[in-house]
Amino acid sequence: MTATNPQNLTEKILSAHLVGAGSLPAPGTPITLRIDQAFTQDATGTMAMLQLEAMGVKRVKTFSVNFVDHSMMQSGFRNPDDHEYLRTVSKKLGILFSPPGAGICHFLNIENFVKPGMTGIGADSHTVNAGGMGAIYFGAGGYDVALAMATGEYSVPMPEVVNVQLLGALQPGVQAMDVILKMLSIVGVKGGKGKIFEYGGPGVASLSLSERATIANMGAEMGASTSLFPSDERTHEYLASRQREADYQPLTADPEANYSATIEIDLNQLEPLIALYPSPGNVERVADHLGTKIQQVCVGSCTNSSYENIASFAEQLRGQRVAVDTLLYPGSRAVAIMLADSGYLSTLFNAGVRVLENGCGACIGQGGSPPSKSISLRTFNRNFSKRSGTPDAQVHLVSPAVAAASALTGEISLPQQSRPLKPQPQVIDTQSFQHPPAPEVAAQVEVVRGPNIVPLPDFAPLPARLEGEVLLKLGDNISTDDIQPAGIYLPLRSNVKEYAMQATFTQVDPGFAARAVTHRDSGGHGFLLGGENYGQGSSREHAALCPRWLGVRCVIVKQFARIHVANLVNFGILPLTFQNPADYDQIPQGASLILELGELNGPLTLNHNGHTIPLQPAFEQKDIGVLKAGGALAWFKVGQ
Ligand code: MIC
Ligand code: SF4
Repeated sequence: MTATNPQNLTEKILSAHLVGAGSLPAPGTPITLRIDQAFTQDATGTMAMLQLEAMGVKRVKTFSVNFVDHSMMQSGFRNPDDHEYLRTVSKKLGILFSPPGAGICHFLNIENFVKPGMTGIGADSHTVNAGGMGAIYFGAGGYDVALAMATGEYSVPMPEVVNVQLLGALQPGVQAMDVILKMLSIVGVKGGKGKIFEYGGPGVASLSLSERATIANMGAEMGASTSLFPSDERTHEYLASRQREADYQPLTADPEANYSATIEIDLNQLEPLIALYPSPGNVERVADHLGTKIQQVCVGSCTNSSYENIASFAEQLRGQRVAVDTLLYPGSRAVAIMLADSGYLSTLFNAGVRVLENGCGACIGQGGSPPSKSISLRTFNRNFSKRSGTPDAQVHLVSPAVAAASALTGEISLPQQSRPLKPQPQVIDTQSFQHPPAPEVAAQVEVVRGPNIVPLPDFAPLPARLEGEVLLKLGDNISTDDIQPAGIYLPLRSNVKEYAMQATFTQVDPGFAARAVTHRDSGGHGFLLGGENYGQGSSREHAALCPRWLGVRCVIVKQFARIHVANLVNFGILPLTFQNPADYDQIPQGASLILELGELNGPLTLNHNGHTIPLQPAFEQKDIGVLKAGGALAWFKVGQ
């Protein structure tokens, strides 16, 4: 018998899904994986489906789901048009459809579809939530998800695997949210780039599936490729409780497995933490902010909307009344039913909580905006500037326990008591889903396209030379919410022109879209400049697609976030980085630039007023054809 090298869990799952022969390469080298599940949500799904249709795909190859959870305000025809398009196109292409009201995509995924050992890709950055189930799931742009649906494959740089050793157990009043906030305080918002955080150690067994999902979920906020927990007795317990025992398999790393680094967190020592506005990375002790007045509390989002999360919030409120406006969004219909059956729903109503629809809600600015100049405490995952819809409000991120204590007092407070939660049998709500019909029936389905469904524009190939102006110079940590805000603009996701004209960079520079269009129409190629971690946050490909429509052809920054750089390539925008980051200071907004592109297979030289500035490609060798063709769809259509 030959001894095999010990493997970490990431290596086990990835090598079982590697397309083609061979072993896993060094970190950073692209790998192609077989994908077991692909999904979208409505805010990214309509565009992904338009691309899937433009590819000429008749029926998807991979198990695929379209969820509706983001845009459900339905104030006007746009949201319902999108839902109807998604419902009918899903039917036609063989995709399972999860209608509005069923719940948040990541939540429903864990409850119903993800199994230990699976791989998946979703058109949403928090797809990584599935790591709580011992599965490797990546967030990606809509085009990459559409391609995975069509081909069953996805290419991603081989991540570096970092081990997170959890010791001890969480103490009363300390929750999973505090574990991931602790991680954020150690790693920062860009420190996870190119990494998988693989959790292990004796403390893991003390964490439930819901707690693991909360921790995996916010790996997105560290810019990580994904996060991964082992599949063990707790996983078994959860799957059995959901009548999915057959989906269980135990999965752990080998004892001598190698990791590139180890981080140790002693759960016994953790205390309640808070991520202060405007970044999930601004983590401090709750104890240092006691007494700060707040005006709103929001509970829910894909990070903290399980039965356990909401019951822990409700239990603290029992018999008391909230002191500030408090909004709550259950993660799924099953969770809402469990809250009703357990009696916690009446606890919440009696306490004065506003219980809203199962979905993303205030997390993506779909209602629930706080008052001007106020402070809102939220159990969500992002507190970027203006994301709440109120430009001068501040959002801080906390656990459900801290949210409850603070809702009762109207100021930032520590949890006072930790009463046991009422146990509640899991509710199985698979009847919410609409399964696709057989291919013969699907072929007859008519896809409904209301006026909000506007076909994708065609984009021209990349010219041999780019010549134009710096349309906007930006700083560090620019999020896709800064580039292409959601909130009130979310109903425009299926209409590129409208979304670009109304929303692109509007909260950074309201004149941007008009200036860009004038420059584009006079034949100029638009450039954007940025600092570190450009494009952090959401996976929305509109943050590339809309700037591209406005004539942006090249983005030059100090460093990109992973998903955004892939989206730029997919829409034919050249992503480049400064070889010497200090050169960023030499180029002002409005500067005229010339860039000779050549074959794109090496460093490039930028010409600014006769000065030359060396640049590095932020794309991979395999992307050159895509970029030259003007984007992934054009490249796909010419048969690659
Ligand atoms: C978000 O939390 O920002 C979103 C909305 O879920 C996005 C996807 C989108 O913009 O549609 C994400 O995280 O990828
Ligand atoms: Fe929805 Fe918020 Fe989660 Fe994004 S982060 S998927 S908007 S709940």
